[in-house]
Amino acid sequence: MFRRSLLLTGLLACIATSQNCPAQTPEDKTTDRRPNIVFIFCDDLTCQAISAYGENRHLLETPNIDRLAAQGARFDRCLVTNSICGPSRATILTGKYSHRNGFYNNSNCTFDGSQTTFPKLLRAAGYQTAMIGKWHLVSDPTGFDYWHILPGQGLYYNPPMIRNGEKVKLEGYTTDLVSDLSIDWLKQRDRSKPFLLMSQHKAPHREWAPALRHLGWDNDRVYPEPPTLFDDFAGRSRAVADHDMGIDRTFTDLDAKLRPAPNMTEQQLQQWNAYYEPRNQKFRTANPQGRDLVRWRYNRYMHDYLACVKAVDENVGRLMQALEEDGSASNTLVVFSSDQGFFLGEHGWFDKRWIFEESLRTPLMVRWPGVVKPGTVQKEIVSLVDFAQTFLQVAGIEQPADMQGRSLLPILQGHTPADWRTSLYYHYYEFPVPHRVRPHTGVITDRYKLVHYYKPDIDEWELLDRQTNPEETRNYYNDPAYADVVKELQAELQRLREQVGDTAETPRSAYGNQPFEGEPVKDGKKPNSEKKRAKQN
Ligand code: SGN
Ligand code: CA
Repeated sequence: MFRRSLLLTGLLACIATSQNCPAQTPEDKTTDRRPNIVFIFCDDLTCQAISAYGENRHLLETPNIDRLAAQGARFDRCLVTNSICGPSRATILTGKYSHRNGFYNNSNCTFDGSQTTFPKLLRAAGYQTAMIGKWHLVSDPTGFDYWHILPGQGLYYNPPMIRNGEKVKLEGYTTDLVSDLSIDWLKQRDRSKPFLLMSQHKAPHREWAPALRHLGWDNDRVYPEPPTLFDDFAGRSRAVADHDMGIDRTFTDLDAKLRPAPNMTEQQLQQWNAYYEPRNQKFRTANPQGRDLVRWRYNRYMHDYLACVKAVDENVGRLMQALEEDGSASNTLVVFSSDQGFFLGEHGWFDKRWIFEESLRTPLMVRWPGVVKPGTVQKEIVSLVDFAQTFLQVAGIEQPADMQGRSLLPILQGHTPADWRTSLYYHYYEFPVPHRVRPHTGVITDRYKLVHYYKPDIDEWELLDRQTNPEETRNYYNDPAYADVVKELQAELQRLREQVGDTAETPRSAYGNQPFEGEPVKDGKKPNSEKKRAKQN
């Protein structure tokens, strides 16, 4: 509704001035010509759902996100270092791995906002900085002139928000609202300074609640299945088989929309039910079981998840339009990405966390007129850990020596350094809840992944070969033909571990505060960060 009224105001303004609409863009009077940075960030958005990445299920058309790639660069292997939300965000802000920035997991970590972050450095160097949308780092944002965040995970409908420390409540669909607020901020910013705008969506995070306008968008399409929807994990590590993120076993009524998303108004709920209820009735009557049930859930999941992405895509278009109208698009670096990828039924899963391709790889599009050549496709291994240094170098600010990534600026300019990385270090911690993914470290190269599941009741290795087995269903670790590869990668893993300084024993708290099986429960009290998190939610 808010969105509509904004559009209407724009339209009326156009009619009032009669011609040349929308040519009356405010002139950019900034004398400081350092580039602006717009960082559009999603939560759990995976490459399979973006048409520019050309996945063979052709799940969705995303024309606005694709346009960013067409006008700039699409990175095909932007990888995360610890595939969950808070840790990825902390890594982006600090340019450091979890063991260095202290944010290991979503369960019991609080971001130490006194650390050096790229927004702080940009602000100190004269940038105006804003953070709008999902933050998810428990402590309040630091380094921003303006912040307007969703507490915790946020809600899809009518979200409570916190604006510079003050609680506010908005009405509408959160993906639209995040863009509304971002566009409003653009309009009232201090035009004498370059800016950093972080516009961060909650979507398409679980429980994948679509906008009302997108209910039924797919005309009850029956989706192609990934070849591994019924993966039996034969020959794989016990760690992989013993998961709790299966469409078969973990999917709740809320996920399946057998219950409505929370916090809707009466009117919203009516529209919601008008779509879901007849279909849910049919489902209840048919009462599918076993594989049929998994298939029903998979199709419902695709409808909902992809609808959420559709709203993101529309809002990317709106924000880009606003940037044009603002007059600053030509001097703005636009970076579009997500905190990690996501499984869309591969291995029978939803969620992320694993070092496997779908959750390891995250989308990255970069548009920067005059610098990034339109239509560039980049295959180098880059990572979220590179973002901070990239933004700093783009703004002409010195990069702190203890940051652990590498600026992407040369790559963006079309000159990949000869010594660019050919491998990346990975470390995932959070266990056992949620989703029962055992802690693992690993090394990733263009072709291989060597993975070590090391805790708490396991010491097992896997070697994956994307070239011979892109679905990553086979473990070659004990295959004699791969003995040399294993040896080489084990040495590389150790080298990287030392390079990033992850050699000390990981503190117990890094895995969360839920006891491992057989581990004594401590005093049973919630730690402070948990209390704060509960309050925020
Ligand atoms: C919630 C979700 C999980 C998800 C985590 C972390 N459960 O706990 O499925 O893995 O967030 O997501 S839900 O029932 O509350 O939706 S993350 O993106 O923040 O890392
Ligand atoms: Ca996430």
